[in-house]
Amino acid sequence: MYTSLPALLVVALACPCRALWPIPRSLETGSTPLVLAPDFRIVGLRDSPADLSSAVARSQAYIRTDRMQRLVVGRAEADRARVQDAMQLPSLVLSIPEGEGVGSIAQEAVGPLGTRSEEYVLHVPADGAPAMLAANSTLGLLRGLTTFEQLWYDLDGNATYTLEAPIIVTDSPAFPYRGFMLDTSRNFFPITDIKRTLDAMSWTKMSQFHWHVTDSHSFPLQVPGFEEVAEKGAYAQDMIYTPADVQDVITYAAERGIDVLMDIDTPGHTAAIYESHPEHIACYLGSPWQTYANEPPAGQLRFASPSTTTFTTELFAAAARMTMSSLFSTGGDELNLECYTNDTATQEALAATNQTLEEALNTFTMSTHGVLTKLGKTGVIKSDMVLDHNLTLPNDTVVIVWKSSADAVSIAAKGFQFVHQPSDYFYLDCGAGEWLGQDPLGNSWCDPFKTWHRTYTFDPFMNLSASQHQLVLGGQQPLWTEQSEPENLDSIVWPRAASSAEVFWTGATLPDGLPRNVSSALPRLHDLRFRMVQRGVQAIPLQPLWCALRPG
Ligand code: CP6
Repeated sequence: MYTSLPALLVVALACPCRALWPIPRSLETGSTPLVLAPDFRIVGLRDSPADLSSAVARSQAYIRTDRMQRLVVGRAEADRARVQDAMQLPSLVLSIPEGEGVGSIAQEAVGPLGTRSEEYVLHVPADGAPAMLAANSTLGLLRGLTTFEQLWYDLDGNATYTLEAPIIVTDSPAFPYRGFMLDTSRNFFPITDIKRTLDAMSWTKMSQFHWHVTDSHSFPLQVPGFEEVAEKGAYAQDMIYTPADVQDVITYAAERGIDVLMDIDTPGHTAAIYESHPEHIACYLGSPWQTYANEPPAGQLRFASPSTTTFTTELFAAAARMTMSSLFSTGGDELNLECYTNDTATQEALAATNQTLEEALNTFTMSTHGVLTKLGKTGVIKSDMVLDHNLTLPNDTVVIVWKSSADAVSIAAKGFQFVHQPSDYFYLDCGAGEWLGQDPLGNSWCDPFKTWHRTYTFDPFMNLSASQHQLVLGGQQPLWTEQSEPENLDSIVWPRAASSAEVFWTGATLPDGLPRNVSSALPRLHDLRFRMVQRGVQAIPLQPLWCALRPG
């Protein structure tokens, strides 16, 4: 007992493979120095899908250009001495079981959540033999390549090395859904910013980009057959995502192991549709806005009107056909019922169809989710529609739990599979219940920042029974962009969004069964942040450089 304690302490302080994020499920390291041979190369598959070859090329480039230094005073000299006569690693050899037919990364990444195979085994021997990366799928190989890139440090461009060979990684995610949500309605984000975000997501092995593409403020999505909605509802003609743009994003994401969950928010959060279809929108710019919406501008779909239901259902069908994912979100958050009390069109429609407002909402939702089912997609909806309304939803509907972490229990009790997005842990700006004040006009304000530590302590199985664990698909951190634009996108998202990426890769506990620990996570997250900056993502620092240079 006592004899092994000092050894454990050394391991903990030395922080093996300290640039790994997320931490693999199983990691064994040695203490032998190893350098990459000058002609080191990654040997891909013989019949490699094009996107795997591209992933290999990206890995080679990252390994060449990343300048990760072990930021400890005096360490460079000591390391130089140790790597001088080190063995050289000639290559990394990828393999996949023969015979099953090799799919592309993109095909596997956009498959239904339960079907994606992301596990891999990585072995970096200390004796100069080739390293091996094996997986059951090209998606698994991509995850392994991402880990391999993180093993290496740099000595002034003269050597790319590790001091911890041999390294054996056996890895797989605890949850399939590890996401980030971006709102492109409150402020517009050009494709290049979205792609840079997708790159950073792939570096932390995230699997899902939730594209909250429309909301009340603007409708920047050009939907075939519904071009007028974006033409009138976008902020400007050059602030529109064309079908080609959408394909571009979807393909770019899929090649990096990320599925795109597109989200057209309805029946609330739809004021922008008024610009092209005033007949479908109730209480547009209703005043005071606080009566009709949580933020201006008010405006919601007249879901009780059969013509509005038809319009919306056809819009969803057309938009869903633009995507490859098996998932599509109809929104469902923050519906304001007050809006319909004095809306003549709604009241007439209710009388004509002999329905209550709640019954009409059910008819509307069955129609929108019904068309998704018909197109082979699984509907995704916000927790409000399960907690505050009694709707007939398909059994396989995915619920996004957003208001409070405590809501997960109620969603699980109803038997729905769900994604954690609780505002008290995961919002990258304000969360519900964090309002600091309000002016006489009712405008609330809050501190649009929560540190990564809070997110990191989240327990995905909080208050759930063992039989409910299977309902947890994973989780995501959203960025609502009332206070964000391309200029602060990187800094508000990174590295904080990486925090939940590790939570949902590792699961309820760390691989060794220990609780998650912000102290041991910090050096790794700090290193991840340095790598992000080197790769062109303006992630913010987590601590003064001093802390990395002079560890305790
Ligand atoms: N927009 C939409 C938002 C929010 C939601 N939906 C939101 C609500 C409360 C807070 C932050 C964001 N801005 N469409 C809720 C899911 Cl605190």
